[in-house]
Amino acid sequence: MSGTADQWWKRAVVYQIYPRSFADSDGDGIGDLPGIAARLDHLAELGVDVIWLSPVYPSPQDDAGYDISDYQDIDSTFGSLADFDALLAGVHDRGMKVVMDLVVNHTSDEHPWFVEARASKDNPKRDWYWWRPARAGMNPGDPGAEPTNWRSFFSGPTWELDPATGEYYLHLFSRKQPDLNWENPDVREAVYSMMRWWLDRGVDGFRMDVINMISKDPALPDGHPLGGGPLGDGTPHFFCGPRIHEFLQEMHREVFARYDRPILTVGEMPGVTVEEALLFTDPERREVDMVFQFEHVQLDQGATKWDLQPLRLRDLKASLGRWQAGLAERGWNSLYWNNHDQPRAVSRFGDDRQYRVRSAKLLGTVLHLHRGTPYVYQGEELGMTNAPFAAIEDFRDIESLNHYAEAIAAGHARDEVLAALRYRGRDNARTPMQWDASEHAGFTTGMPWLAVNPNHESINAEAARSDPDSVFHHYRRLIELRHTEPVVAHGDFTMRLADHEHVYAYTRRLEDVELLVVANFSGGRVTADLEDAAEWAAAELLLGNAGAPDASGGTLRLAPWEARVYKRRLAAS
Ligand code: TEU
Repeated sequence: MSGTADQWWKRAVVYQIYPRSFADSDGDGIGDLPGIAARLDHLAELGVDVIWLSPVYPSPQDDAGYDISDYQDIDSTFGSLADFDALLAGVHDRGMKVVMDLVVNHTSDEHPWFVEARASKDNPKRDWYWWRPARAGMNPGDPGAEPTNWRSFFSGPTWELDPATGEYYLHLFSRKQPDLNWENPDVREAVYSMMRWWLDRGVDGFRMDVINMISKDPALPDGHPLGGGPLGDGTPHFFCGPRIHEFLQEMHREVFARYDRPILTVGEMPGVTVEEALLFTDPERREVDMVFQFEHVQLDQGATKWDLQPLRLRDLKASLGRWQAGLAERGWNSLYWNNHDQPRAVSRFGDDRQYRVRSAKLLGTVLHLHRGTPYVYQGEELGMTNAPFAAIEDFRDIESLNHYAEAIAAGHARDEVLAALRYRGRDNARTPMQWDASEHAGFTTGMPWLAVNPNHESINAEAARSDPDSVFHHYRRLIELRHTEPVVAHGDFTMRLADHEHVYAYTRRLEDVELLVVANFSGGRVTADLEDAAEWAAAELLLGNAGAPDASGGTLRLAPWEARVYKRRLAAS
């Protein structure tokens, strides 16, 4: 919708690169842009259409780059603007596109805008951020004197006292990530001008970080108390706030409407509902092309992400099925199992031991043939797993380290907290890319910033690309299907066997072509008892992951973690 109207991204597959962990070219143990440029053929062979780059801008790295101190340059750790231009040219030469990470809900506290803003109360940039005095009747610094009781996503209150001016500033994430005040039109114009600067440089779109949080309720009301503690849930006061659609439509007018070329926009939106996503992604409304919603990655948790709960397939099908139905006519879904904030897909939704390869293929099959734009997170195409973190010293992520400190201070047992970090911590997604079986998996010749997963000796790109039966080649075939079978991009979606405890089954239909995707999310043998099973068992098998299918007697008997894709032509009615 952005530049041109043909909605090209419906046929596209996006590959997310987390630059710190993809490929290091200078041996400093941290990935960089020349390292990515040297590995573009891996992505070209996989067949992806778009590369989403997590942040590479100058940053103190308090939150691994999502705390930006200069929006129009490259952090020297990752390279230079010349390295970026060379990478962009290499991507475009291979017919792919680059989407940048736009992090404008907040800046770094070392960004010149904030340095000015905190200089004095009457600094012209003061109102570029959210400043408030202590709560009425309280002294700055008193416990509970914060302007609201909101809890930060990285533990603790969302307000930091600035002793110099005696006022508090708002930070929904770390105290080194102060929130920008989008109520201020100068802030918005500065952001739009920066976005145009990158589009003029040739980038093809933006993934927008927590973009549904940029509009806050200016009354800044307290939130409902959380877990009996002093802090409360502020999300009702800044998730999809009062001016969010106005801001996104203004952004579209001031930025994307000025370009007549294919541009992709995806908004990361924690807490967004199907109904809200319909408003955000309806082409007529000219806001964004798609959103990242979080429902399916929060089904296996209780009150917090650290409160682990078993995942029921029925819940997963109900959630993804509702998003398919809700955006069937208008709007569009993004499709993902994991990213740099989520545990590895095969460890969370599959079986990362006996059936690692087969379940990784099953997850790709089930996700990629839904209606929406699939996102592959680096290493997912290899079936990379969560990492064996032993102790807190093995972790690097601010969210995990802050949670650990807070939970231990609150008296939780060390092993219990570590167990949750091992399963749910973001560092699982951030261990270096496994290119080969050498000491540091071919990621670096130096000491990696985060330990390489020891299973890289068997799980790596070199082994996968030379094994025609690998997860890599299965993903390559899935991506090919989206490029060659119009039903995959444009067909309707119908969930089947919604109540089955182990089978995920659905059909896609476009004109006279119909696909059936049927998958066994368990380590046992199951039967997909569809009423038209016999017809399907006799249909063309487009793709499988467990050798010759057992379709004896016109039934669909599935082996452990088996997934199949059938295709048939419907008789003209
Ligand atoms: O993530 C927003 C977000 O919702 C996650 O932080 C989420 O709360 C958590 O990680 C899931 O458990 C975005 C970026 O993707 C993330 O890397 C940043 O840390 C965050 O915004 C702040 O910029």
